[in-house]
Amino acid sequence: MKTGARILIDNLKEQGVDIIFGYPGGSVLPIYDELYDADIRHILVRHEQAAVHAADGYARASGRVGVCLSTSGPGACNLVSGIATANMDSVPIVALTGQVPTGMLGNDAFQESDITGITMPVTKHNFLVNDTIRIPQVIAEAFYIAGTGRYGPVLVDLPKDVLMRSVSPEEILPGIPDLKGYKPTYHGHPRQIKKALDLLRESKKPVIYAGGGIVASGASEALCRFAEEMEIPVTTTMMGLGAIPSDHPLNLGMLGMHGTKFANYAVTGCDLLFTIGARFDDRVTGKIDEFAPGAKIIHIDIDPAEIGKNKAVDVPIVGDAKVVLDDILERLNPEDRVIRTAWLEEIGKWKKDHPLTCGNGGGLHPQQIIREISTLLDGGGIIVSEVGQNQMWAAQHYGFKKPRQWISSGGLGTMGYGFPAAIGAWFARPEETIVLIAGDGSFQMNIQELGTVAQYKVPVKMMILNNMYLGMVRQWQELFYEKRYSYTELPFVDFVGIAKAYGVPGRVVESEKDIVPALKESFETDGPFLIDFRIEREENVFPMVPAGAAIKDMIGEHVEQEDD
Ligand SMILES: Cc1ncc(C[n+]2csc(CCOP(=O)(O)OP(=O)(O)O)c2C)c(N)n1
Repeated sequence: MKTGARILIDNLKEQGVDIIFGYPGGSVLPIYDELYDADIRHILVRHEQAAVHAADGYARASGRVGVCLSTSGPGACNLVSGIATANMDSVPIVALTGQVPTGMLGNDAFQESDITGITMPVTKHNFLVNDTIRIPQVIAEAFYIAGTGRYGPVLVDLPKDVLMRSVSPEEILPGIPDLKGYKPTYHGHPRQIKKALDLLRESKKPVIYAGGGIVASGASEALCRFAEEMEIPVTTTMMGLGAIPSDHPLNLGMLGMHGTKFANYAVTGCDLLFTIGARFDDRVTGKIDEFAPGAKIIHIDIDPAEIGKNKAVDVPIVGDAKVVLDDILERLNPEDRVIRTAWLEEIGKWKKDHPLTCGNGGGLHPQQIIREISTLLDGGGIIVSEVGQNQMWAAQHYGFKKPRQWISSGGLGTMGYGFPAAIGAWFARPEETIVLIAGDGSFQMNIQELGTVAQYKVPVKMMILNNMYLGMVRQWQELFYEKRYSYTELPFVDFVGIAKAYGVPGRVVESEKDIVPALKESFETDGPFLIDFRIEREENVFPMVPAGAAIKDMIGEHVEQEDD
């Protein structure tokens, strides 16, 4: 006879789970009791939101399914933002929640919340397990759904009696998914692929618009080969950073609201937009009618619901980005390679005329800090960001070389995501240098995880770009609300003092000359390290597409600002 909790642990092991990020409570005590001597590592975070973000960071860094665990009621509710974050960015996680006993469901029992109801719109799928014998099947299905097709979060709610009941091995349903209606499509339709190749052949001004789907499907090598063979410039979304090396001659950098001017000009002027694993998010497209207005559009996506959702498409291809790109590469003929010198020269001129720039004048400039980190790590390591200006500066100025090097909350833009995600990323890839780029506002949203990094000696290097503002919101107030800084100023915080209280070393940097020595000290220190960079308080992220404007109508470059 085996208890439900024991069956659960055995099944998690069968799924290859070696680490769970979690926080205990009454309804999950049976699971915690099993974890006491199971060979699955459990990391005790300081807040359930951190558990789910850590599982998400683990998944993004490793490409595997991340797992988190919470108790019922308040614990489960604390997972919601993190589940929604993973859902928006298509990250495979399995969230395990405790639940009140089945006989008390719906009675407003102590610490009951209808977590499957609450998370229905933000999970790929969720389960309430009503019988112990179903645990193996549900776990198999949860991992299968999370880690196939378009990845996403799956929640498994486990009532306490289901965990405690003992059943004999013969009764238990096998751990095999039984999902008749769920069949992701991996191969693109050959006729559509042929149509795409025909359009490519005719195009004089093509651009590839690559999204997170490239990273998720492991298509970045295929993408680079395809771009090189066809000599097509590539722009990526924020989620696609690292899909093509930053210094690749065909890379235009990020497009959209805080993208490069040259990427946005190229997309506006192209005659063919080859979209792969991206979803025409409004932060990318700006005014949708003026996004790639004269272009035919090819769209490859694993999720058929994405195709044509925001923008009409000429050639839809449902399939996995890597499988489809490999297929296209195989079909390429020498005559498909069209020389487009004039187009590349036009783009080259935009690149030369509108480079990304650092802030000028005295004081500490965040762009320079990011560039120094990039130089010191030679474009290596894993860069995890919080949300706000810090995120955009990191996205713009770090020299990414590979996929899975950039971890950031894209679709939901969840402040407080970065720090716990950085912890999860380190457990996935402990050999890497993990750098957190944070704003002082975001860092305070999960600052208690200093306790976790101290306890487990997680060597996350925390770089706080401290402007004593909710900087990105302040920027909008400056530009669009006549500098009426309504509730966006943050008081002084002694971050190094707080870190010290948790047993984490750190230092304050106030002048340019101290940037590199402090960074070196942090990289040379074993374990976690925090740097409080006191940056120019009103530094802005430029260029910028004002909300609702066309992406060609970008404002601000430091160079231009001086002339204003
Ligand atoms: C949970 C959450 N609440 C509110 C917001 C809205 N928001 C977006 S950016 C931002 C300011 C971020 O400030 P900070 O972390 O200090 O970073 P900075 O922009 O200064 O780099 C806010 C409040 C959000 N994205 N997430």
